[in-house]
Amino acid sequence: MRILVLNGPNLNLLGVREPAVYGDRSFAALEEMIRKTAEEIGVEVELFQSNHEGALVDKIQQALHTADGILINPAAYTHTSVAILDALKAVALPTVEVHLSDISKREAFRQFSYVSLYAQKVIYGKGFEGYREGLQWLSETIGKETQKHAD
Ligand code: CA2
Repeated sequence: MRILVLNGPNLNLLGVREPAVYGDRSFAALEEMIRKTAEEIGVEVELFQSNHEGALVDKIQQALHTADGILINPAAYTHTSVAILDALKAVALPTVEVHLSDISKREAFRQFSYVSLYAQKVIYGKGFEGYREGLQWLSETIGKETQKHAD
């Protein structure tokens, strides 16, 4: 089972700025935690971060041939990107949307998510732990689907 983990714009700055909102751990530490969790759960992960909307759209399209599920923190594109929503709908893979912060308690413009119109599960406000929960959920959900088709 292979999961594509996507991180959107500015998440590469984790730990460098705004520790009160996003914590003081670095983006490298987040990626390390994701790889370690994937190994524990027994899934393969491909990690991709970009500050560019089109690059994220391209990666989502490629997932059609390379992944069984998607874990995505679209960052600011969460609240603006119909293109990312359309790409996710087009590839139609099981998808979890994750946010480090509790977007439901922040500015009004962060409380609407285009990606949530497709994602089967949305996790927010749990920091790095949200990525772990998302990977776990995807592995269980995809596992059940695979089993159903085998029966
Ligand atoms: O809480 C989240 O994970 C967000 O997706 C993070 C995005 C924000 O636009 C969303 O509303 C919620 C921002 C990511 C930027 O990350 C930074 C990290 C360190 C310093 C500055 C920005």
